[in-house]
Amino acid sequence: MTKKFYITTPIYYVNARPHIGHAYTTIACDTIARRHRMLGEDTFFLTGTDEHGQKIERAVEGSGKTPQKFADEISAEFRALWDRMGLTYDDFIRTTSDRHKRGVQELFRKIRDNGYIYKGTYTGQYCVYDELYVDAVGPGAPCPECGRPTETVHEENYFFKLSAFADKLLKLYTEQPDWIRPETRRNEVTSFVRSGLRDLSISRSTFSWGIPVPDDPKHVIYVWLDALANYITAIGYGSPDKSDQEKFAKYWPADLQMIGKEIVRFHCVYWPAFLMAAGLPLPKGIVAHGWLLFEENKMSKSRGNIVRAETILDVLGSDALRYFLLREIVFGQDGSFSFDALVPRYNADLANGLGNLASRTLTMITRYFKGEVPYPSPAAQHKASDDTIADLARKTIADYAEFFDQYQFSKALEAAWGLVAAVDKYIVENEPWALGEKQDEESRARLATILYTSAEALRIVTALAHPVIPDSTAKIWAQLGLGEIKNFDLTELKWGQLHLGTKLGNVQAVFPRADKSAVERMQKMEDERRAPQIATEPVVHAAQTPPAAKPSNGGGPAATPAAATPTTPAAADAKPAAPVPDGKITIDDFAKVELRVGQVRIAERVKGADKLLRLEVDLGTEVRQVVAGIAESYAPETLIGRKVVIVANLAPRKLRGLESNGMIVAASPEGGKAILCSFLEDVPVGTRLK
Ligand code: ME8
Repeated sequence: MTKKFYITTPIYYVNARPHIGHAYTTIACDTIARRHRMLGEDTFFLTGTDEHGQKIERAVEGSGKTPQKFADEISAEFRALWDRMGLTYDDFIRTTSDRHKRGVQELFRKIRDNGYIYKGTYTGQYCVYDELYVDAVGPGAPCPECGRPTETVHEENYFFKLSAFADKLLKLYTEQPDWIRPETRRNEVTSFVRSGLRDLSISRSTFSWGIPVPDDPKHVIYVWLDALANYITAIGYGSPDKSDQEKFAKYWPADLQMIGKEIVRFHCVYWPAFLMAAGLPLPKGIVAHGWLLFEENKMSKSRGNIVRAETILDVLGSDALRYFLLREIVFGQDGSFSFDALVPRYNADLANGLGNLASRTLTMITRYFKGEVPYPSPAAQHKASDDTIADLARKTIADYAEFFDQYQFSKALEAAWGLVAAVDKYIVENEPWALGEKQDEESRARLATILYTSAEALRIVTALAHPVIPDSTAKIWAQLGLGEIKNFDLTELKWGQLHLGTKLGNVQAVFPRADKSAVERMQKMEDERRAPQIATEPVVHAAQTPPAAKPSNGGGPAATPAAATPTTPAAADAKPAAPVPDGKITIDDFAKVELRVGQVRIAERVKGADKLLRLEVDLGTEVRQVVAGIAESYAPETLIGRKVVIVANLAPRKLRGLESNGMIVAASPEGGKAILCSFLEDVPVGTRLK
């Protein structure tokens, strides 16, 4: 019977458009799925989008769209990008789909029927960014995971008896040490569970954007229970349909669940506990990779330091991005992305490396042997250098498989490109072009052996690299006269299978060299692409209607004072107040200044301006772009999630070409650094100060 292989990515939140951090996981899974298909396995590759919860509900606020419409649009963007990149997912699950909702409710029922759910009251802190209940104490206490201020939640909830699973989980980690990889993550999870598990609230009742609890629709199911269930609902769990049930029986449990390291707790503690409670088998393994960093920080929308895959696709193509991410970053560890590193790696390994090997080998076969793979001379006449290449190719096939199966993509590719370099050197040392000028039999035989050896090594690297760089290897394969690479059975890959006399296809360069301007072009495209990113959280100009105070949504308080803008005070175009004798203003004058509580969503430095930060500040009904002179007081990442006071009706003005719509209020001590105005109590976003 054919072996099955079921692989999943996390499902991505629809609060933000995809960036190369999301592409990284999806590319890694696509690569693994492709290799398993080439090995003849019945492979199922799942990805999708996570569309419920408070985080999404908040992201939608002020957009003028319904949550469903918002989710439809961003989900479609993820899908369109994966399609553009040719990712071979077999299904794309959305958590707002009926099949998913039905499956989640079934899972909830099952866990409840098995006695693991009870009703209680939760009072404590909640991090909306991570959708995580945290043990932090006090309003606004920072989330231990992301550092953002938490919010106080007090509500009646359904609880899951997580505490009942501590021993079973510890047993799982001990008995199957490879269940969580890499080891550092396993250690982290083990100590988390050892430190004691408390029961987990698995419903929310103060907002409605979620899946209703069966028989109690005042509650929606906790978004992580909802989201994790995608891995089973997508393959038919909870469906009355017989073919769905068969599909579920065939593919579950998953063979590999790939995630980023920040969601290990959800996947390695909550997920197996939910499955155990429902009496379902556990996935065979969870692999957590590291973060893609950009300019030293985790690439994330809230930091505003993202890079879009589209930029790289436009300039260098999908294979360049795939190769770079898997070759450059040690899988499991954090790794930096930069255009400065991407372009030289592309030129060295793809344009000058594999691309050059393909074009010189195939061009010489075309020129000297009329485009037909030549007969090498008998083994007895081989030189040691010919056998060295053959031996290295055999070793490369074995090493590549070993590294790849341990998800050490960079080492696997290093091994394959070791063969490319060896063949390059072999060609240079044996000078086939010199032999090509001679007509004697010995020279022809030698030339045939050299070109056969080079082409055979090229075939082997091409087959091995296909899951990583599918488009270009498909072209090289066709140029080698071997037809469609997707029909190739990788289990058969051995040295010496290139058929003699094979007629080559049309020889063309596969990787055009990137010139010096490529880096600059990509950087410029990224700068230009920032604008539409803001558009999902509209920047409202001061000329538009000022915000109305919004009812409390339990927004968290500023944990610590933040920074201030030493800009001139408010209401530039307000008429000066009628002077009163001692220089005081009337209450009416003060009322003209609209001060409101805002929350910083995005903070980033302004290029070429040491003192300025560009902020996107949520005022409850809109998100404003504000440029503030506080860069010397506050690192941008410390401001994310902070509550600040904004002069909301200040006329817009331009700073370094950026429009600033409002001013942040701060204390500006004489000769000292600005200190942002903040609150000790929890104040809802949008509240007016008067
Ligand atoms: O966490 N580097 O969704 P999400 C590497 N919906 N990988 C990154 C990355 C980066 N800078 N940024 C994102 C969620 N990723 C939940 C998951 S699953 C049941 C629910 C990748 O949109 C990485 O795989 O925040 C990470 O785990 C995932 O995107 C988080 O995506």
